[in-house]
Amino acid sequence: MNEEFLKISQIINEALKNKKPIVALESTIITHGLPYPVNLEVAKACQNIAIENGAIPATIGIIDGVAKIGLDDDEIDFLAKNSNRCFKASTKDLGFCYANKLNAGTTVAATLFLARKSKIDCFATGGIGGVHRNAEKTFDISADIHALSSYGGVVVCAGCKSILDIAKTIEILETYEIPVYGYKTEEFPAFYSRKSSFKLQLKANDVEEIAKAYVFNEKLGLTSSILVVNPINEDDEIPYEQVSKIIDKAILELEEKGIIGKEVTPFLLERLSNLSSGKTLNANKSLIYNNVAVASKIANEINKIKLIKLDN
Ligand code: PSU
Ligand code: MN
Repeated sequence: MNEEFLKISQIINEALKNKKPIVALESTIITHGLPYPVNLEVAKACQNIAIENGAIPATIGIIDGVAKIGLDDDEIDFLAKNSNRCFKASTKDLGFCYANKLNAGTTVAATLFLARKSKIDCFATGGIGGVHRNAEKTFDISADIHALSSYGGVVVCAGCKSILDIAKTIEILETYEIPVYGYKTEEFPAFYSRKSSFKLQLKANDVEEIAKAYVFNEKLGLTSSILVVNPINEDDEIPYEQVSKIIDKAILELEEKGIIGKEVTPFLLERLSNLSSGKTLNANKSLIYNNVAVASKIANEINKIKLIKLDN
């Protein structure tokens, strides 16, 4: 790919050449998901956790209009400190960012697209976008769903926040042919909480199982990603009843203010953090770290399988 359109850092280029396990990381969480300086702390910690778990981190974002796979420390620092001047880029916005030389965080949808374009198998995030509450009226369904059905790879998340309509999100994941694997759980996790009371159809007890299923699906030519839902650690979870009250309040405010479109998710994330006096931040950090660790292990397993297949 021409450097003018997609930049791949030297570290990632070498990792790809030497067939090392790589984990992609998104950057909307840096620009629109977490406040400074927590965003910077989390972005850096995620990279270290990937390395500790034997994978090479590739944080993906847009600098001066061009998407970069493997942002360096200065670039991450820049996005974290200037988040209020950064764009939130979904896949549909990539050309716009290029034409206007924007700096941007990439959503799950855009990050997944860019990671797959660069032949990266695994991607870790906090929570995916999905079907918003009242979607029957607003039609607000995240492009993340479409991306997950289109670009392949393995995406590890902690489910979705109940700012979304979890039941409808699960239904649409099924409609879009996206396999959802509970990692050591039979229940769809609700981000801050381990449980949502919604049962999953697929469960994986170890990372090998996920890697096997992924390589198989890919060989078969299925286009959808495998979505791994990994519950937050017990010690860090916030019970569903506690968060659901502040979520209801934040959603009421959203409706009163008439906020729609791409502003919805950032608004709700910020309100939740304020309404809980930052209590949700700890949980948020913990679950992302957990997801990066699992994604790194899956990346290693996928590599093992692919290398064995190449040897034979
Ligand atoms: N959910 C979270 N934290 C986030 C996001 C979602 O718990 O930071 C971000 C992700 O980058 C996701 C995006 O891809 O919000 C979804 O935005 P939208 O609903 O506008 O598609
Ligand atoms: Mn939306």
